Amino acid sequence: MLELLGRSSSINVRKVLWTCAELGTAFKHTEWGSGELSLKDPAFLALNPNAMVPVIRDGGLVLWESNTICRYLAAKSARDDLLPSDPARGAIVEQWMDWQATELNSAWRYAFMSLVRKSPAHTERVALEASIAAWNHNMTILDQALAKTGAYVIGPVFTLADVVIGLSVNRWIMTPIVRPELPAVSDYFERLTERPGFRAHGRNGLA
Ligand SMILES: N[C@@H](CCC(=O)N[C@@H](CS)C(=O)NCC(=O)O)C(=O)O
Repeated sequence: MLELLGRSSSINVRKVLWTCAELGTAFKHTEWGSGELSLKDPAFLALNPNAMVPVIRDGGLVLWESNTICRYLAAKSARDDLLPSDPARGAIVEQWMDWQATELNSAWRYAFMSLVRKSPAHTERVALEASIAAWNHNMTILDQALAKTGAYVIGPVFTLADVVIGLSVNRWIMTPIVRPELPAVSDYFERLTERPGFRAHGRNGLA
């Protein structure tokens, strides 16, 4: 059976939990990264030398990098709706997933570490303000895309891009910052809430 390693409080683990909910995939879950299950444990480092979650084990396959794991699981289940095999549609889904992992993640990191994790290494006001400005700017880009589709990130069909970006929207809304009014993002957040997977692993009180 598929095995998922990683604490459910992690946004990247929740991408995999939500994807499995969309797929109806059964799995065994171990909360590595919380309690005694240290990511520095040699047994865990042998699976992911980055000492990060999530990791999956599927037969002999070991995979890390949350977005890659989601793509693998959707492809394995032949879920063309979540990850289109058509090259152009598939590339647009991956474009937004890559954008989430690079541009959006980099923008929010300082603000999130400062305001939510209360990290003593993230207390500089100028860096905090720059992070909030970059984060809000990226969300404005998303708002424009959503205003065009009126539904999900790439169009009328829910895809893996919505799993990773939906969780990101949840983080944006849950973090105590001043946010611009973004009506398409607000509508999207409510639209996603119709999905049991998002209610369980996205809009569940965790940033
Ligand atoms: N690029 C990686 C990032 C994974 C990542 O940052 N995971 C965090 C939790 S969200 C982690 O494991 N941090 C180390 C820790 O919790 O000790 C992915 O998308 O899987």
